[in-house]
Amino acid sequence: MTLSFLSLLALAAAGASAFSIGRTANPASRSAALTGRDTSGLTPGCKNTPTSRKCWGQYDINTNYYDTIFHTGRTVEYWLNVEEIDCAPDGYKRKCMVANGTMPGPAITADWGDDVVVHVTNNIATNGTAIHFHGIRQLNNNQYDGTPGVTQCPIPPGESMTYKFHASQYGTSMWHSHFSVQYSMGLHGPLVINGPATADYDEDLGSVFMTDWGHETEFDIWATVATFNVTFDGALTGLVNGLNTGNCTDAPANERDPNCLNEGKKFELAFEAGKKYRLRIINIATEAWFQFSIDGHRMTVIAADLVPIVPYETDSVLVNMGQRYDIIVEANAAPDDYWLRSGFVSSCIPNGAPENITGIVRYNKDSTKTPTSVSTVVRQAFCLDESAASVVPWLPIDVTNMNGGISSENVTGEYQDKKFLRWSFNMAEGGFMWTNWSEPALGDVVSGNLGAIPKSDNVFPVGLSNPSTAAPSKNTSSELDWTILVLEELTPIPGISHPMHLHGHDFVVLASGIAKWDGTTDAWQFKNPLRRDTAVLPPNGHIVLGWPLDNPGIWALHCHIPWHSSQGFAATILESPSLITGSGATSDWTKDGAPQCEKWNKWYPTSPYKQDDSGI
Ligand SMILES: [Cu+2]
Repeated sequence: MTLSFLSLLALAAAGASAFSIGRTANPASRSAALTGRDTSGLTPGCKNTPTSRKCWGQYDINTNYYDTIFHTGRTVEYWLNVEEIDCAPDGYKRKCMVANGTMPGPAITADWGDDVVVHVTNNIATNGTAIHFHGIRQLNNNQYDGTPGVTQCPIPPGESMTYKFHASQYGTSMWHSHFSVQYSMGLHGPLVINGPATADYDEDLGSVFMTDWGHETEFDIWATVATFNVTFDGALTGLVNGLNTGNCTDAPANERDPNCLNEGKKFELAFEAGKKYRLRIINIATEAWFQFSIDGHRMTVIAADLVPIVPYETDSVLVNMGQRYDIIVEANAAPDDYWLRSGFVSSCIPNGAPENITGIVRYNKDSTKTPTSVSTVVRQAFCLDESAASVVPWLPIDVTNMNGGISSENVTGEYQDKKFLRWSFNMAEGGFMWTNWSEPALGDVVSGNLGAIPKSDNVFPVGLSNPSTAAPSKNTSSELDWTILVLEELTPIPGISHPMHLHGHDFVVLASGIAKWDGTTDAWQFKNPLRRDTAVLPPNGHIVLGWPLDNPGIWALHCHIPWHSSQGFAATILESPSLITGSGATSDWTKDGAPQCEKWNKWYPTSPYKQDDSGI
């Protein structure tokens, strides 16, 4: 059955709707690739070298990694010791929350097809924690998604939890704390899965984290942001890979702030003329939009989040919070020292030192010269993503024939008690998330009591639901393969875009724009649309996200600005609840409870800090 366009309008106006965009001949074709790209030169079993990066043993860049899940038989194991320490990344001493003593923390590295085991020990005396593996699909593995109050209780002080997942994708991501604003305090690090690439390079120089940074802790700033009694005016400065210089030593020694230790230092990269380097650019900021560039160099973009793309060349790349871009930079400029610029976008939010969030690229690694290079990049005036026309997935997925149910949701910002800002969507179910750390929603799925999931989890059901449960799907058909969510940003707060991030899936972006959705699908891109795990909802505009209902579980969908997610801008996507336990997604749970809950519920009454945000 194909509903007419008018029916679609009527249904969408009702808020949540189900309709069939067109019936597929074969329901299993939901992630079928279009005709594959050029495979010439790819020999099965060929070796991945600087001149054959598309190769990867018996698999390669054309393998459909959503359908082809393979196992190398290898397990890589990591230990993260989470702690609160003194740090001074820009020369000014303050408190940080980190793993293994560094910020960013240690890189978790695996090969495509490996199993990954991460042992996390919480040595923060006053906080719980939980570690999320950003962008990881966690197919039939919801139990290790690391979202407190959703898939687990937080790990209390002194306790440990072992996370396990399969590296079914490859590329660049990060692990980070999902507990309140801990990741902004430094609790994050690279997650690199080696695999093929869409263009050749000589050397992988690893990840480049970019963030904003201040001299107060983010938990202290949150105390102000939470009540919103002042306008948040942005951070003091920012960091590149946990480093920057500051000017706190300017004051005479006798007037100097005792926390001012030194001037800090810049992150540096060494280039050898003629080589091609891969860099993994990551935005882990609290509230900063970046337009990354290196003076004197262009770059080839080869992946957006964990999705390899058809390479394109540019002089800068827009990176929103939670997003990653893999780029190749050729050392083809005159040998010299050059600024590497995070490219803080001041039109989105102010910053105390927007042009100083930089690193240095040196052709002579022993040089100590301050670069004199200038940027020719034209800075964007809005807080948007790279153009969807540029970011074309290498593995093409055609969703023209998907069966999909459309839900249209308005995002609004409301003040409670004239004091607390709450970002809301999904109003029928509660509007904003305020999860209960002690009762993760997944526990209610395991116990078969969906009705017990608190309304404050902002539950958004999709996919198949058990007829006996109290959580009917937004979709009324039992044969739907995809869900489609139209988000419209209608808040009175101008100019702020929201990087929306979904756990458990890559989504497709069928449309987005700075205007309201016109209520039609005319402008939607169904043929190989943009696909990734974090994409911007433009200010006072709309975005249309779609994802296949192939991963039963409870998946957070949230804005990746920590202030906003703490202010409730999140939903609990309840995907096909009747299939969750049978899929193995909770196989390591004991039948009497979610991980850590017994220990958490014993410790939490003694905690010096009580939950004062959404919890995630
Ligand atoms: Cu937001």
